[in-house]
Amino acid sequence: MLKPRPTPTRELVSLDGLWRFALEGGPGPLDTALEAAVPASYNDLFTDPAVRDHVGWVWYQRQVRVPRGWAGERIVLRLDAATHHGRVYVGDVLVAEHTGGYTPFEADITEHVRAGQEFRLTVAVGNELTGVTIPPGTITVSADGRRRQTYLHDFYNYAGLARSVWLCSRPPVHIQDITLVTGLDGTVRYTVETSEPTPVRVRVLDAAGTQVAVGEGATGTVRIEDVTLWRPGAPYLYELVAEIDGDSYPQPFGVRTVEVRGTEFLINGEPFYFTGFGRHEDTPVRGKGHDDAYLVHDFQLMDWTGANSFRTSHYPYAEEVMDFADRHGIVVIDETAAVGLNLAVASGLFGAPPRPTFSPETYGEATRDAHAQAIRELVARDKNHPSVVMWCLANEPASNEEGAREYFEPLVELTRELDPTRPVTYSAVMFATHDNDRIADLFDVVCVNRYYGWYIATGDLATAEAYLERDLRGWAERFGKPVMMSEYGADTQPGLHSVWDTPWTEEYQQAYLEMHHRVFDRIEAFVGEHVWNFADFQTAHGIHRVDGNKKGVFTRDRRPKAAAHALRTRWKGLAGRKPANPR
Ligand code: BDP
Repeated sequence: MLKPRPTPTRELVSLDGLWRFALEGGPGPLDTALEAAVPASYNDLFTDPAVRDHVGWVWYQRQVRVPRGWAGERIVLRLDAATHHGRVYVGDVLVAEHTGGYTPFEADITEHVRAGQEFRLTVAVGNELTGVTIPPGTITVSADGRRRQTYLHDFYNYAGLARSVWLCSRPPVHIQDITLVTGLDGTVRYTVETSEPTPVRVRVLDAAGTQVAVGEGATGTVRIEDVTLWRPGAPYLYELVAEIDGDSYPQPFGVRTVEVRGTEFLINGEPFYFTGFGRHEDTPVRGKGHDDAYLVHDFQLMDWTGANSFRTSHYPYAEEVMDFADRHGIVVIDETAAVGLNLAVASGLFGAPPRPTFSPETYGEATRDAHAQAIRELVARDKNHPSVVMWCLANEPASNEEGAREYFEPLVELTRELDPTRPVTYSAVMFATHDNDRIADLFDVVCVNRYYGWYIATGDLATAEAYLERDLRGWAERFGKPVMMSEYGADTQPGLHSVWDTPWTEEYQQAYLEMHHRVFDRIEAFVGEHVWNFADFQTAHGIHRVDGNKKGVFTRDRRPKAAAHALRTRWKGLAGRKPANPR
């Protein structure tokens, strides 16, 4: 799906700003004194707990004027996301419905509006997570009749219009989609989809705007002479301008390849070693609302630590983030919102009787259909980003349980069909070991989340080190694939210090990470380290967290803990290369 961009044939109006907001409503004029900022999650904007804890639909509304010059154009509403369900009304008419909280959707509203005139735009946003949503959750009704939402992930279920909303014009016959696949010799295979059959031309422009290749036809291959590659840390972007009579669209892209060979992860044929973080879209007041200031600052801090990559844990991030990664040469593992397909985690925490994760009564075909749709929408949105080097289909699914293979095999196949060029992975949960995991052979890279020295062998780094090494070696030996650590981390209260290995202190977080690095450097098949987490983040209520998850290397307001300095020393030294001479 093409990102809205202003071009000579397309115009854009941002609908960001203050919208009327209410918990109760409909497409008719909202009776409310509340206003909500867009983009922002609504949860932390208001003091009333009824808003924060609301389960169900909320209502956003504003007036929109269609620019007077748009007569004869297609007029399209584009929501970059509505978390988790969106229903869009123009006046009283339902024009779009969408489920999946982190991918965009559109509505062609040409028949319902007139150039130069105003209309009432209402967006209902639902936050419910159930057995058939991605991510999953459960709704219960308490004794006093209140509906409550629980879920199988720790981050807070922020909801609302956390990304931008646009009104776009498009010519009646227009370019609908572009898919690009590049080769190291400068070849660019392209496919351009149009709203009706019409002759297509393409021109490739380099970063200075000079034309470096041309092609004809809706699909084809062009070649850039003396191509400049997109490299981690040294990005270079071209633009493929697709043209038809009456429309044109410039698609940025980078020329690079990705490949898994043996136990190596290759970018442009060269071994790449991931250093970086699992992150969250999470800031005070805005919740998951996209914010360009945090975007810039977070990338500055990642660069400062020597991070060359991150994983979009645990959902697709805003498109602005992906574009920024392209432009700044940061490598991305792009994850779906499938976090919490694991009922054993809940039984572990709450003592509930274990139920099988994959079954018709728990997560069955309907869940998998939603998961498949999430994959389709992720690949459709992000396929042309050079920064994206791997798809991560799920975080910590019950890959050790019966039914996991039946559940995942079709999803891996689907992903490979949609994108034959990128490796595919998932992040394995602690209970899924090299002995009992049922799906790792279907994937290209083994990514494991482990908390030795934190949830297990708490405060005992010597035991933790032995457990970790045995565990990682087991995966490397059984699967013969690249292995990376997609999560390891320790909650840390800034300002807490100790001369002993005391959990929650800044020294402990540092010692915990250093222990991991010693082990990583001994394992030949090891290709990367993503610390959990870049920054502290908000979590659901509960006694397991004190005002959020504190495994951040930075605090929620982005101040470094001691570990940030230690990581910086290591990662700046590695510079994207695996430590020499693994033992
Ligand atoms: C892992 C999850 C991650 C949590 C982390 C933790 O993948 O989302 O935040 O544990 O407990 O299981 O800190």
